[in-house]
Amino acid sequence: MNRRFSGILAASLMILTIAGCGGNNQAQPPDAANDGNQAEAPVEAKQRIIRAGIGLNDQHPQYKGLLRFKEIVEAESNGAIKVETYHSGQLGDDRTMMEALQLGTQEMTIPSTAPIGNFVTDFTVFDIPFLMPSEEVADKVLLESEIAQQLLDKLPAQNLIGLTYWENGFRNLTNNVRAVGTASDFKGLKIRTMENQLHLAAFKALGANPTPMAFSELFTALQQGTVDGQENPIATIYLQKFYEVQKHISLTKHVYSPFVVMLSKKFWDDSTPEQQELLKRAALEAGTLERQLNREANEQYLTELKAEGMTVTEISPEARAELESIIVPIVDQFADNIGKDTVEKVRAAITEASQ
Ligand code: TK8
Repeated sequence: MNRRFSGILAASLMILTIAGCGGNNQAQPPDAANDGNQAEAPVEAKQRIIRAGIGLNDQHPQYKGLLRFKEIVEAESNGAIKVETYHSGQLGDDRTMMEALQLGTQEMTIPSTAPIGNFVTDFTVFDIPFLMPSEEVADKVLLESEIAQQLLDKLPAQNLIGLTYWENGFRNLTNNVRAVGTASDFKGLKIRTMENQLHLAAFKALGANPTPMAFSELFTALQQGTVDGQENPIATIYLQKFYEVQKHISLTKHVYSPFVVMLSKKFWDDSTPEQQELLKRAALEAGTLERQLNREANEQYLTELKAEGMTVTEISPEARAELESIIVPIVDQFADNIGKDTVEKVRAAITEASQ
């Protein structure tokens, strides 16, 4: 090999070697170890923005939980990640915000599991009426069971990342026609439901006239009489001021609704392993606060709802048993659609958590 060519080759190899030490292409958080001895400081990583949208308003524990998530992520990423929070459906409703995450035009939302059923049918399992016996059992199943994590693991195939579950809560019926205390009282009521086939079928079986509708349209529909009633947890009924457009609440507790804290897969994949660990931990920590706030004021909210003039009807054990007997056959019809294996695993996890 002539001397000239070997000299060029050696110089080229040296240049390539120096360039290879420049570090990986992955965005390094600003606090990445920079001991000052390097030839040049790493290029400051561009601040990453999480646009986080929810449907409930800024009084709801869901928003308070989101603020806690923001606080942890911004503090512990040393400003590498900024969380912009949007409430009251400013960025859309559960379904449209999930679609925005799939497209990568939004980074975070926290929908109820019911609309997630339109993307991964297995999530409809949580909308089986009278499935979850208590908040304590719900916590164990959602935060500790294998099947709850397996359901979250189905989301990346939809370009969605499920970090953890938060609490929407036990759902209760409100309406403007009559106090509802028994199954026959549901007859003919025009009830708004979440966009979920199981909810629709269950209310139809009770003789009601259900209409699926995005949460963002609900208050106006109640105000205009497009629907007679709706069903949501007490915190939502009070904090969204449904008492201004509803006369009666029945403590049916017919479904326990979880929320799923969701990120876009695009944002997740572009995050460093340290940022992914931080995002997951922040969602878990903020969830503890969200559940606590969602539960501690329920009695107070119920007192306020009565003070605002709503009638409050308890459901007797006999009436609940009658409701269950009417709805259970519907659930069996849906078991295949949800996934028999998923239904069996969730029921087994509930049994184990109840012991
Ligand atoms: C808010 C909804 C709401 C849900 C509903 O985005 O749609 O009634 O209970 O909490 O997720």
